[in-house]
Amino acid sequence: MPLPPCLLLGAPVDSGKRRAGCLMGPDAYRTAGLAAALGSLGRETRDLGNLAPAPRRAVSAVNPALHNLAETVAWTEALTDAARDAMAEGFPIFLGGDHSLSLGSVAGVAAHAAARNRPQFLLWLDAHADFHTPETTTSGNLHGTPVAYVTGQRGFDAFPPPPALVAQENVCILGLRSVDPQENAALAQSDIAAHDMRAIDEHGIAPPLRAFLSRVAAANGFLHVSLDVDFLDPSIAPAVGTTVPGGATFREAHLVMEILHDSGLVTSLDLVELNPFLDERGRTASLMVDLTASLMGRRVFDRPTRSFAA
Ligand code: 5AB
Ligand code: MN
Ligand code: MN
Ligand code: MN
Repeated sequence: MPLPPCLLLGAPVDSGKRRAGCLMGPDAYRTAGLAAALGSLGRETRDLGNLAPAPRRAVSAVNPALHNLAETVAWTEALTDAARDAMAEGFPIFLGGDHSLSLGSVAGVAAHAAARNRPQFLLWLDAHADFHTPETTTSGNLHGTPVAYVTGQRGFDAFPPPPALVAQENVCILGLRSVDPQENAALAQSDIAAHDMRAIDEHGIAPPLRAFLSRVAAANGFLHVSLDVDFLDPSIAPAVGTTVPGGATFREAHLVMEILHDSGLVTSLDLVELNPFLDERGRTASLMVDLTASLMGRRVFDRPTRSFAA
């Protein structure tokens, strides 16, 4: 059976936090050559252009700190439908956009899996747990909430109920190094597998990933990967508003993608939080493109050489 085509869905979501710029992400990935990189791997690739939010409706917020709630709800509605539809056609790649886009992308892919009676798994590559709810967030930035939404935590009354949930035990977070106290308490009560950078430093990044992938394979699950730019160390990926030192190195990040490719298990992907306004000569956008190419099968000995010298 031929591999499903890669479907590029631009999601210029910028409502999930206060600093603007993620809306330029989809065009930065296009400029960095994402479609050509996938095409050179022999993968049929279709750029479906940019999505738009659903019509805005009135929403009421329990927490006055919430930023751009109505817009984020509108994006969640549109992205849930788009993700569910795209799963029937191929391998969707959501070009963010900030991480609030994953409220919709993950809810949509989970609905596709549920309709086929197969479990949805979620790999969250991020410095942050994104396990706040609209009630616990102190920043009010909804890009810090998608893991809670898609696993069915309470407090999302303003949002459409997710059409299907991701079971907590099917979520794995890698790369943690900034977790708020409310998130920490909620994570400790949960069945989510959360691996911080300290554990990754000590044991390596491959063992927890391989353990998770064997569970996906044993359950015949769908696997969505959500890659936040801040998973990467800021020294190699400066184009993000929420930099945290001590992130994944170049090789750790590529190794994750290479292992994911070899597993053959990944069925959808988010590329989120790229803020091209903060980039240096496109190096972060280019790295995200190269990581996506690794995920799709580019091998070390096939890599194009790249230089960012002025
Ligand atoms: B990102 C923080 N926990 O709630 C909050 O970048 C950061 O999608 C959230 O991972 C970071 O504002 C959200 C302090
Ligand atoms: Mn993050
Ligand atoms: Mn995130
Ligand atoms: Mn961020």
